[in-house]
Amino acid sequence: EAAAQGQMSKARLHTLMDTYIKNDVLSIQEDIVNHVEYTMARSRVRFDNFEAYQATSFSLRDRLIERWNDTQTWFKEKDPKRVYYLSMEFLMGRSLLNTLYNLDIKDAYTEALSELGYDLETLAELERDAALGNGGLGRLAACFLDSMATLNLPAWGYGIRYQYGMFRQTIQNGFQHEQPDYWLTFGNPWEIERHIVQYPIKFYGHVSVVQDDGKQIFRWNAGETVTAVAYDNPIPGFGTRNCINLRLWAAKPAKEFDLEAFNTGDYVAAILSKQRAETLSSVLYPDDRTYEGKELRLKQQHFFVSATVQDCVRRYVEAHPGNWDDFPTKTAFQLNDTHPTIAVAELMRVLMDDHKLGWTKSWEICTKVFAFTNHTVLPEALERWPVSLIEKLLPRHMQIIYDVNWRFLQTVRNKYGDDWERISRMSIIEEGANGEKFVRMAYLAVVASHSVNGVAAIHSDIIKDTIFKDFHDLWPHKFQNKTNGVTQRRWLAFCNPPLRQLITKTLGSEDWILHLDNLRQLRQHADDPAFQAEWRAVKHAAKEKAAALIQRLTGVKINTDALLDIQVKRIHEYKRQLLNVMGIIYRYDQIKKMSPQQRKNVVPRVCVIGGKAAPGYEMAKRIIKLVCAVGDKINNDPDVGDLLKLVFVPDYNVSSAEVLIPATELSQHISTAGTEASGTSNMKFTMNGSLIIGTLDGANVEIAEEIGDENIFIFGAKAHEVARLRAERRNLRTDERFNHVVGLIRSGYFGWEDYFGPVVDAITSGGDYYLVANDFPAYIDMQNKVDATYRDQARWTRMSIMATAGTGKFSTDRTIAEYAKDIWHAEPCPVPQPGAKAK
Ligand code: T68
Repeated sequence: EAAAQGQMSKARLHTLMDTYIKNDVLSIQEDIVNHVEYTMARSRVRFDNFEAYQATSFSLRDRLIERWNDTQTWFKEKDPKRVYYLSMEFLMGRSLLNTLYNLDIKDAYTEALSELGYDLETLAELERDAALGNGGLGRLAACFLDSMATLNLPAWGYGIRYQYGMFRQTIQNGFQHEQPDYWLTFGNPWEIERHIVQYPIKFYGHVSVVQDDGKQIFRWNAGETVTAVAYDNPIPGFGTRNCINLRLWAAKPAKEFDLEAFNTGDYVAAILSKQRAETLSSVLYPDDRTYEGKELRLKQQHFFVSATVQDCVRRYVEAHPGNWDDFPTKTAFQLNDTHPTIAVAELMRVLMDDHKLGWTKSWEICTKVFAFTNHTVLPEALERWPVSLIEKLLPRHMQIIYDVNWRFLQTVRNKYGDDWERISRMSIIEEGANGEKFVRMAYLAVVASHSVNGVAAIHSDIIKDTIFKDFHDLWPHKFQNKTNGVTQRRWLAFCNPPLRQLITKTLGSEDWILHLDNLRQLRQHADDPAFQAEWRAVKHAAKEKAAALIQRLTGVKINTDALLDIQVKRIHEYKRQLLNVMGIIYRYDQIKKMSPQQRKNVVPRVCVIGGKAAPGYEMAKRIIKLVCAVGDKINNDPDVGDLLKLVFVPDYNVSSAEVLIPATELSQHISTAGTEASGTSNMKFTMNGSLIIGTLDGANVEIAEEIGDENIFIFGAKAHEVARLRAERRNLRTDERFNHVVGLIRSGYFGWEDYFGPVVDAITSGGDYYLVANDFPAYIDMQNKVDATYRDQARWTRMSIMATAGTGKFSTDRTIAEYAKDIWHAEPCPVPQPGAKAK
């Protein structure tokens, strides 16, 4: 009888839910208004723009949830191999327009809102960026999610739900100030809080050995336990029903209250101490590419990794109870840099201590499921955690790491004999000079992973010859290249609708949004004057939009007929914003020396620089001040007028990138050769028809190959020359033009000469690690060539069209397809298009 009743209520449920939400204008309006009234409890006849934004987002969330549920149910049924992308950072930006475009319901929403008296584009601007990342590494993770969803891969992202994302940058008197980004103030309509998905995360304490069934079992008695709670963020694909998941963990106090403390101690103090748990997931560390041995950072890493490993193992065990042999054929973990590498020890611990597998079996599983991506060769970025810290925070993990290292070094000895120098070079444990020991996280990742990849061809070669040379000698088969990409949905089709339209009209179809290689067909139109005129009109419209943004952010009004030259990225010495500013100073000085007649021949230029400096990175902050001081001088000089402007755009982020990149005509990617692993904005700019001035570094090398050397401005030292040039640089006579610019800065021409002292010191008098002085003459010469080319608009436009046409390779669809085939061995799992919901 109970069974019959169960059947009946199930049937009843299905009749209640047997249709999907409709996407006609009226249904959309009803949904929005219902959310205004029932979700937000506001008046359905009077709500402001922000409330309209929220209600619109909630109505979209409903549509995402349908797809999310169908996708996850389908994955469960099909049981494909799962891919888990572990990353400390996901730099998602805004979701409203992206969701509307991916679901292909933007027009209906625009109309629905307009009839209600709201403008969609205005509402979209009210969304706060989800800035849970520093820069390229975090944005790459976001682009990967878009492509994984679009390619129907059974993949999930895992990370941390920081309450404070990347700081907001303001510029006061030319100096960077940091403001906290409390982005969740007004709620986040794009997430689903999963109170029931939670795991205990242990820290501190000690390990004891107990006998269990004649076997030795390690028991970790933690000193502190924190709860990880899941927040799911649906990630829709484009042109598919699939909707994957980004699961972000938030820290909450463990629910097992320590009764002893409550009964014997101070009740209020006990609760207050519990609240400290929440600080774990509270803030994103804003340092990119410098490693700092902060205890809280290691706690964050273990926190999100432990929750993730427990979640994935639980999911596997539910589907395959008692069967560990298939775990590696059903699971792949991709480590986004070394930040999640503690997962190696955590999975070993879970398999051995919780599931009672032996060492050999557990290690075999680990080495089949983990793969590792390196994003940098800068020595200051490589993570080395003090053994003393790991021992204190994660005592069981430290034991496991020692064991892994001991067995690994046996392998090295078996191959090379007692080559102690090599053994100490390769050891996962580094013995510092003062006796302090460190865990080299990159080595742990390499030893445990079946695949190690760099992010551009040149970078993947460099890691084999430098930081991982010994490992490449031992295991050449592990090393691969996977050149980065970007999603052409967000970074071309959605952020540049006029260009989308022009391309679609010209190619006669929108297929390129899923098959970016199709852009090559644009080549046949590169010299067509009518097409060129349309191409330039699209660029000019984008420049107008960017000019409005620049004016709003800086107060500077720019001339949209001038060449728009942009360098936006994190401020770092290796990226050489300093080379850019020095070139601008040189240009300014040239203009000053010209007669009015000569000035008539100058190609007018607007230079834009933007990016955040890590709060503790003094040199980077001085460089920002230099940009602002030079800008102040130039922009207020009546001799120069519209011939040259320099603006620093504050708070560069995903949303401002979406406006600036389409507008750019020349973009700068001028890192010292061999230092920028890949770069990804170089790909975004090129897709949008911007020409690159750059070095043969990172993905610039492959961009030049794809679009043709004649369509890119390459200058400067090559990667293989850098070591020799660094050794020689003391003896080199520097260029007159360089010395003159240095002299201007030192003389106080831009004010602040004492503050700028360390900046110029770093590139003169035998310093100049990043070869600014060395590359300066070649840079100036190439900038002159840029001017000459720009004077010939037909030639420039041809190059711009050829640039866009050659970017097919740089879609993350290509990158992700390669990861799936060569690393994850994962197959697509497309969700069938629905009719009515199944009964
Ligand atoms: C970037 N790395 C590379 N790191 O610099 C860039 N680091 O060349 C590459 O295109 C991109 O990764 C994607 O592969 C970063 O962005 C960080 O942000 C970072 C953050 C914390 C610690 C270390």
